[in-house]
Order: sequence, then C-alpha cells, then structure tokens
Amino acid sequence: MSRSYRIGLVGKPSVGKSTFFNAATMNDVPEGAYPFTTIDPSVGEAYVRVECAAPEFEEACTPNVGYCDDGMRFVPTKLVDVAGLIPGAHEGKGLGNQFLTDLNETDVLIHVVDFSGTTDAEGEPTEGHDPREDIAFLEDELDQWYLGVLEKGIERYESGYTTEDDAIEDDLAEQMSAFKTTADEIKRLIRRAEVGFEPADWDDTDRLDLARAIRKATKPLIVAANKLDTPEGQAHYEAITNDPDYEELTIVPCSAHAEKALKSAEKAGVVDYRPGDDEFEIIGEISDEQAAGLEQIREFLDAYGATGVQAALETALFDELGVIPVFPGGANGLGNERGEVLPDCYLIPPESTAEDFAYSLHSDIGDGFLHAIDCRTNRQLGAEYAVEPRDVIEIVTTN
Ligand SMILES: Nc1nc2c(ncn2[C@@H]2O[C@H](COP(=O)(O)OP(=O)(O)OP(=O)(O)O)[C@@H](O)[C@H]2O)c(=O)[nH]1
Ligand SMILES: [Mg+2]
Repeated sequence: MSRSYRIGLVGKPSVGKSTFFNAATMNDVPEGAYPFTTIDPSVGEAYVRVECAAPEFEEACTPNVGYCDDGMRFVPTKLVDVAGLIPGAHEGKGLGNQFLTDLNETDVLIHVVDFSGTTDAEGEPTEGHDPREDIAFLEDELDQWYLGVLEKGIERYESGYTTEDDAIEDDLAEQMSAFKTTADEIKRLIRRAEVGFEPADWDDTDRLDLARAIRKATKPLIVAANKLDTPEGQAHYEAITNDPDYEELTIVPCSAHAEKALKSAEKAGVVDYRPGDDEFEIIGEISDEQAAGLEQIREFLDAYGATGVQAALETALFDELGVIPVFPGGANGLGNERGEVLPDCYLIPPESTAEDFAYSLHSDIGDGFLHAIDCRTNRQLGAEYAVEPRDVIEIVTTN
C-alpha cells in the first residue's frame, strides 16, 4: 500500500500550533495563552487538496478514504502537534529533548511562527517581539540537535568501533538512521560541503555546516506566519516577505483562528465553507457579533486569498517535500470491479517512476510490471516514466 506522510507542527510555545492542529483536523486538543499547554504530541488526520480527475472523464468519483467536495479531493494525511520548543531544548531546556525525538517521525515540518510579536522567546506574553528571532531559533535548535547526533557518528568512526574499513559516510548514516538518511546521501552532502572525507580535519564550522546540510535534506521546513489577523502580524509579514534575507524561505500567511472559526460555523450550519477556499457564504441565522466576526474573516480572505491552514499543509507536502498525488485508473473507464470510480488518490514520493508507483500499489504489481497506461491519452508509459502530479495511471502486469 502507498505510505502515509506525517507533517509536524513545530515552534516555540503559544504560537498557535494546537489551534492550527484543531482547525486542520477538527480535533479538540487544549489551546491556551500560556506556554506548554501541550505536553504529549497528538496525531490527527488532516487533508490535502487535489483537484479530482473524475470530471475530466465525465464521471463522479467514489473515494475510499477522504472525500470529494465539488471537484476537489480531500486526501488524508497525518498531522502531528508537537510540544513547544524553547531555546536550549537540545540541552534539555523546557520540555527538552523528548520533543525533538517526536520530530523524528515526521517527513516535513510546518514551523508555526507568531507574527503578531505578542509572545516572547519562551511563549510568555510580551509586546514587540521580532518573529525573525523565532525563525532563526528553531533552525538553530534543529541544527544543534543534528550536530549532537553527527558528533556521535564521528566519534564512532574515529574510535574504530565498527569494522575497520567502514567509510565515514557509512558510520554517519548508521548514526543518523533515525533521520531516514542513507550512506549515499551523506556522501553526496559531504562532497557538496567540500570538507573532505577525513573528519579529523573538520573544524567546528565544518561540522555545523554538515549537520545543517543533513537537516535541510532530511527535514524540509516551511513557515506558517500565524496570527496574521492582527495588525502587528500583518506589518511583520509585509516587512519579512520583502526582506531579501528571507527570499529562500517559504512563508505562508495564516490565521489558524479564522480557519477554526469558519469550520466551526460550517459545522453549526451557519456558513457554507470549503476548507482552503477564498470565500464562504452565510446560510444561517447569525447574531450581530457573529456577523462582525465573519466580516473580519472575509476581509482576511480578500487580503490573503485563504486562511492559510490548507495552503500551509499543501505547500509543505507538495512543494517543499515534492510528494506526488496520483490516481490509479483503468484505460477502459475509471471504475473497478466493485463499481467504485477513481476510489484512490495516492501520495507517492518525489521523483517516483511508473515502476515505483506499481511497487507502491503492491510488490506483486511491481514484480509483474509490463508497462503503464496514461488513462487520459491511452498512451503507453515505460517503467522509467516520471510520474507527474494528478496522473491517472493503469499498471499492466504479467499476472
Ligand atoms: N490572533 C490569533 N491568535 C491565535 C491564533 N492562533 C492561536 N492563537 C492564540 O494563541 C494562543 C496559543 O495557542 P495554542 O494553539 O495553544 O498554542 P501552542 O503553540 O499549541 O502552544 P503550546 O502548546 O503551549 O506550545 C491561544 O490563546 C490562541 O487562541 C490566530 O490565528 N490568531
Ligand atoms: Mg499546543
């Protein structure tokens, strides 16, 4: 079966991670204006949107998992709400190391940052805090954590603890296996860092640079600029997205509050809202207070195009990680023997080939792979074909 991806929400305390999590998953984990409201990580089901392919075939789909709303598939993915991190977490400060370990399990991170500047480095109320500090601290904290693990790998290599002819990349890959990396990848990163293959020659800067390179390769990250429903948040967002120092960083404007309010109003039958959309419709009786609240949300959507919760999830998974959504189909119609139409939309790893996709369906399908068929054009595709987002593909096998 195709694997499932885990998106991790990280950041200092009180930035809105749990609010984001609840908005995305419609769960009910505690939110609070005090640090360390969350202690144990929660895992929930969120959705990423993929434009459904069925309408192109003039069919209506019957999803196995998730749902389809007016031509938009909502494909489930795992979302993890991690406890807040504070500077020094890698040395055990705050709730410490345990929470860095929770991050091991994730494939990509959304760094939730309080752009309103109303919480300090430890999540306590303040004013005028610069979100740039938070962006830097989290990356430093992760780098220090990676560095600690890397140093252990170097020690292991230098002590000759493992077999004598082990190359450095083998020892590092072994030590860093929790980060889902391989000796080939480590070798590539060492080469790119131009530090040579003799760790005795690596100074502190070389080591930190290498730790950072491994972190970036194994734990891609985007920023959700949260609390943008505040004027201070909007001012910081303007400034930071126009600052050339932040050009490389993907920053998604976000109001977890707005998303949560819209989903709750939808549930109460007061509005018609499809998550991620840039608009909603009021369909029920509302008080003046509710009307004023919804009006503010409407202004937010007009300014930023969405609440940013869906956008952050999809940017992390599809743009930053490069995951490919693909529909298994049939060249003679999309239905299967059970009468289901386009029942699945799988999320497969970046750069997957048609053969990789066959293996992700089942090892027997991979083993028996003959060729694939592009169901839109009925064109035959070879084993090496690079699968593209939203492809509808049938696999033809020997069995
Ligand atoms: N204005 C505004 N406030 C928000 C938003 N999202 C969250 N908050 C508030 O920020 C505070 C902290 O929210 P939480 O979701 O508990 O933050 P957290 O990051 O999970 O905090 P810890 O669990 O302590 O690490 C709460 O008072 C929320 O109501 C938002 O989009 N806009
Ligand atoms: Mg929390």
